[in-house]
Amino acid sequence: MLIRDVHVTPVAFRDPPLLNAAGVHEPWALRTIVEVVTDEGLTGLGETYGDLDHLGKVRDAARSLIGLDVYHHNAIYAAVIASVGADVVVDRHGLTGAATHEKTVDRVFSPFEVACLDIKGKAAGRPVVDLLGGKVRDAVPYSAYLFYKWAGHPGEPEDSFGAALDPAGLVEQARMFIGKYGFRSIKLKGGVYPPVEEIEAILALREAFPEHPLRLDPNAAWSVDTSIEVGRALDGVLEYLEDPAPGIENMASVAPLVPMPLATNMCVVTPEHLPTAIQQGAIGVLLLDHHYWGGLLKSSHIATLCSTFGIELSMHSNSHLGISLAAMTHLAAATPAITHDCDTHTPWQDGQDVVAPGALRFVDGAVPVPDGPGLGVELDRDALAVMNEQYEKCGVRSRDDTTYMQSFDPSFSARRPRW
Ligand code: GKR
Ligand code: MG
Repeated sequence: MLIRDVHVTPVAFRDPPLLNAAGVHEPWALRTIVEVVTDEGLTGLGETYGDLDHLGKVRDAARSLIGLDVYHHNAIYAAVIASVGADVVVDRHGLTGAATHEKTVDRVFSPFEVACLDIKGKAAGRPVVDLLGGKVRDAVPYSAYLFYKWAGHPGEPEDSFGAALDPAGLVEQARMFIGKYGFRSIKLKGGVYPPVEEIEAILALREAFPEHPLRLDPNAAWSVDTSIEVGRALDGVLEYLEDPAPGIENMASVAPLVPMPLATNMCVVTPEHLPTAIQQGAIGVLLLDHHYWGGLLKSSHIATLCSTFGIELSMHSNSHLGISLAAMTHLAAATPAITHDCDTHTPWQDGQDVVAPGALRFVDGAVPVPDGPGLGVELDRDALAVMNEQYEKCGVRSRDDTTYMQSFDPSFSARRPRW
């Protein structure tokens, strides 16, 4: 079955002012929607980052795939390598770790791989989870992903989530998400306030939710010494501590001196990082993300490899839409080694989506695996058109939390480590 056409559509959707170590989310988040069309009339969907340099690479690669067989992932990967050339896309927002050539290729390849799996599932009349080995769970549990946040973007009215700038605000936010979605674990995005305040916030969450596993992720905003202090202060409280310090070496210095496992989506982000991280014992948990680990099949292989070396698995998320949520859910449903609840930004999208409603929902904090053929989601063409128009008008072309924050606080610095 040959690829006859590929449509690449950038979209923008509203995003609340979520705070992190790099700054604050802009009013618009960007994604790119990929549609692969075959000579047999089947269409497959993929979703990836919307930043302009990445979008250009996805567009270039799309042109080079025409005529290839959707079953020939190796040929598609080779075409993406040729199309990317020697380039390395640098992560300008600074939250997803080191950039390498292999990671750039994997990021560009991923939406095409997902779209081809969607097509193969549709052709076989089977859900993607069956192409990945079949279900080990019927529904994929996600965590309540808490952020410190302003009440609204400056100059705009308060948004529906309200402010969360202290422990009480975060507990309130957790109640809102747990009440609405039923999440059974909680992640706090830290690296925003001095560590002592974030420790207080975690302790307040522990008191309010004694049974929910808790994680804290300051996106490498702390020094080795600070990371050790915080880790020890939260002994018995955290399920894992995510990216406290920057880089494999620093993480390896922290790991043996804190009581909980360290997790990462920043220092191990491509297969080249694994040998050093394993040798140095830098991490106990890897947050998989098919958007940069080269799609669903490669992510599943990475999961097996990690288990071999005693590394547990969870899943990372950036602001995303329903095609990604469907892909994440199929992957996690087919991957026994993912034993921690996955991250998702979905609640922050507040119902905005490019997929038709109905296929994806949360039940007790988990998304039941869509059982239709392929990814099991359909594109809502009207929503896609609206979001594409928003992209054209919004003026944002690459995520830049730091410059947006500096427009309100010129003294803000995203330096690492900050504390
Ligand atoms: O959305 O601000 C955010 C997050 O900080 C995201 O960009 C990170 O990549 O969620 C991510 C993480 O776990 O580091
Ligand atoms: Mg993280």
